[in-house]
Amino acid sequence: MHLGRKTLSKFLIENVSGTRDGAALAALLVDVAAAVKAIAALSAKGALGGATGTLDTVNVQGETQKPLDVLSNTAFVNTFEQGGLVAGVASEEMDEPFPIKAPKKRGPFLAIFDPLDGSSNIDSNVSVGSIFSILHAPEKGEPRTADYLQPGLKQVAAGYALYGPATLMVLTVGKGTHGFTLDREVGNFILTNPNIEIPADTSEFAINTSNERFWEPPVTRYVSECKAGKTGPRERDFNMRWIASMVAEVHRILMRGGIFMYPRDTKDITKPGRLRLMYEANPMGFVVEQAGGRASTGRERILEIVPGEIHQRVPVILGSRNEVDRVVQYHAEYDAGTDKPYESPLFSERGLFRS
Ligand code: AFP
Repeated sequence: MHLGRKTLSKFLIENVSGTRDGAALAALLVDVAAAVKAIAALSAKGALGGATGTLDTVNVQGETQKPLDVLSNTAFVNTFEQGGLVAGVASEEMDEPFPIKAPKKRGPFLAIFDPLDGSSNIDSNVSVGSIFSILHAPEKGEPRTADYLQPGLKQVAAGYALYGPATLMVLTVGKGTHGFTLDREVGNFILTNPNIEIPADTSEFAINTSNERFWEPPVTRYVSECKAGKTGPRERDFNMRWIASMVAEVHRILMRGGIFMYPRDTKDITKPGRLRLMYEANPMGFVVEQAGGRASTGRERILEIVPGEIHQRVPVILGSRNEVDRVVQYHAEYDAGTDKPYESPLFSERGLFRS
């Protein structure tokens, strides 16, 4: 047991009491941790807990739902509905926001979440996660959809849970980014990674390169330079990762640096990116920025975007600030018509493979 080490509850009392609705926010994040523990227990059962497989239902994203998607959503909704600390919730798995109805007690916050991120990894037992974002609710009355559409800078708290070999929670309340590890024996989250800082530089990039033919030129330029390694303008070799669980990618970046990209692509021109602003890009952007990183669409800071709708998608480029700044610079050069696409010397007319 880790007696004497700082628990999540003690951390929250020390860091949010005295702020606006501080005691309620601390209690709300303890409720989030309770939902996370329930999901961690379900996830750990795998096929034995009915958490794997596929349902015959489709969510608002048009994605086939997994049992753990629905069970995780239910865990969060029930926790928030009973907790009396939020006035309404919005979820990736629900078409519309869900207001807390009288006689249930309402609170001063709105909770927006992706209950299970990385669902495509459930059946292969690869780490998945939950992502949450907390906003202030309107002063009185039932929240309307417009009340949720606040830019990421307005977030009061945000974070994620990672259901891996260990169950982790990483969160920010605007005073740095901090990591907690679940002590399963006693059910406490213990502060194990205070004041996480993302290295400003990295040699590791994460992107789904099967979409390469759909990318915009600045992204192609950046990735080509990384792949060219020592032989190219970066003059050092890079490594690539792609887990297909944003939570796992972001956690790796918080632990050792890196850049994660799900950029705008032309694969589906109705979607300006795959990831959702309100419950993926904004909470992860807050966590990353509070750890000294950057989070951009390539053309604007994610946290400054004024949302148009709950399930809005945006391009996401986040992580080590010097690499994100470079990708943003490439977008600016491209838009200004001054970009210099990277041409691998292997294929130019004077390259090694001369015709
Ligand atoms: P799912 O939750 O539907 O699996 O989506 C996960 C995700 O939103 C994000 O966590 C991953 O980084 C990204 O999608 C993976 O997308 P690809 O499957 O296109 O690589």
